Amino acid sequence: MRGFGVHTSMWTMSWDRDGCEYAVAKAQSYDMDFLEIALLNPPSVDAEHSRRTLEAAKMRSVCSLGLPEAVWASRNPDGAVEFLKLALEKTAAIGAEALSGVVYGGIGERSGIPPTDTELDNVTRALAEAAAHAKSLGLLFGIEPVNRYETHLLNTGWQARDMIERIGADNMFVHLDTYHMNIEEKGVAQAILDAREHLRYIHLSESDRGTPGSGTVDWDEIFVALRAIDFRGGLAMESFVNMPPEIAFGLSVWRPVASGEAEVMENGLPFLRNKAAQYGLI
Ligand code: LER
Ligand code: MN
Repeated sequence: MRGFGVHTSMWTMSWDRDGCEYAVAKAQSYDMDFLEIALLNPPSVDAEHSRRTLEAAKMRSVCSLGLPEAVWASRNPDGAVEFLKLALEKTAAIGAEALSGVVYGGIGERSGIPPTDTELDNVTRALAEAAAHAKSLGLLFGIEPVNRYETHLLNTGWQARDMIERIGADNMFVHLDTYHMNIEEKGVAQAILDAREHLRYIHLSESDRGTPGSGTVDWDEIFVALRAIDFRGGLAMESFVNMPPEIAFGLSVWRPVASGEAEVMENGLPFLRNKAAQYGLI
């Protein structure tokens, strides 16, 4: 999972044949190392078509998702395992290297109180079973802590690290996101240091989810910390300019966060690539 990639939300959130072909061609035109595929509806994905399209473009991939409400792991761990197993099988069939994201629950899941022991036990059990299945398929399996209004379960790097250490699966990793870190952590470098042994993937996302470099995220602090831990994982730009209403609802995005794809790709992408190169990460 090395290199510099982009989340497919830049171009489409529907991973059907057309969406796949469009996003892969776009990612190739920007010389991305990998594409992060939003695997929101795993049963609908034509994995063979995705694999062929990605291979023809020599494009590596990672899949990510959030769980639908019916199978939130905190209250339906068996349902979550069943959903995640299918998602992992699709991930392997696509030829992607990992499944990650909010694999432990819903984007927007909040009970109104701190997580209970029962909820955390259910999440732990579901993730342990899914991690074992991922391992049998040769996949890495990541967890992305997200901010307090998107989940009440895992908000910080140290909570994700603790969950992984509680499970003890060597194919699990922490997936941080600069947008969430900017809200939840004491400092963005601190989050990277907290998660360092397990950190293999990071979303590079601006403070308003818009064009990287135009907001308040302290990019130098982030890149200096990544350099300090000798980070060898995937750097993925994530900017939500292209969202269906249900995703916009989960993320609480109520206005355009950038003028469009061109602004993010022509300004944000070179900004992040230059920073990553400046700090010797690509
Ligand atoms: C959601 O807030 C987010 O950051 C996505 O990467 C979810 O996987
Ligand atoms: Mn993210």
